[in-house]
Amino acid sequence: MALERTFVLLKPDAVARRLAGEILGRFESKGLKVVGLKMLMVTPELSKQHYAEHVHKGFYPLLEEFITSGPVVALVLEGPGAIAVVRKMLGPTNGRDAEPGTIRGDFGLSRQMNLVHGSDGPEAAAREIPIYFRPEELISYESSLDPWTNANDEK
Ligand code: 3AN
Repeated sequence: MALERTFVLLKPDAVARRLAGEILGRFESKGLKVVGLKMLMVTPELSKQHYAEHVHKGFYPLLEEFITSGPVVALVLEGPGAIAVVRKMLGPTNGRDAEPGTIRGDFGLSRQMNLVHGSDGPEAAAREIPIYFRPEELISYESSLDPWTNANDEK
């Protein structure tokens, strides 16, 4: 399984509800490595870039209002198969449909306020990471835990 990087956004509801640390902790406990992290306000321009596929949809104005309404935490997480692993940990878009044990299943009931965004595939990750991070803001580093999270033939 190839080492991948995925983009994750802890949305305004996650930060406002003081769940950012708990959610980040789940990704860390899973064995994913944080290689990028920042807190920011999403501007309307940034929102339109991020949600380019939704900009012309009827629900977009409410989505922009929500995502720009408070601070968010942007992350880049690294690990084998990280993109699919994170999507699995999030659960389906609507918290009402999400299984207990997933982040959306454990912490929310909403489709809009669904706490976390995660890239839905390699193309999305490659597009989204540079929207939020300059190359020099991503840090590659060895961790003494690496040998305990993956066997050599799994990296
Ligand atoms: P995910 O966050 O699971 O990748 P997307 O990218 O399909 O889901 O949707 C991003 C956001 O757009 C959702 N969190 C939700 O707020 C909004 N959204 C998506 N589909 C709809 C819809 N049919 N009606 C209203 N809002 C929607």
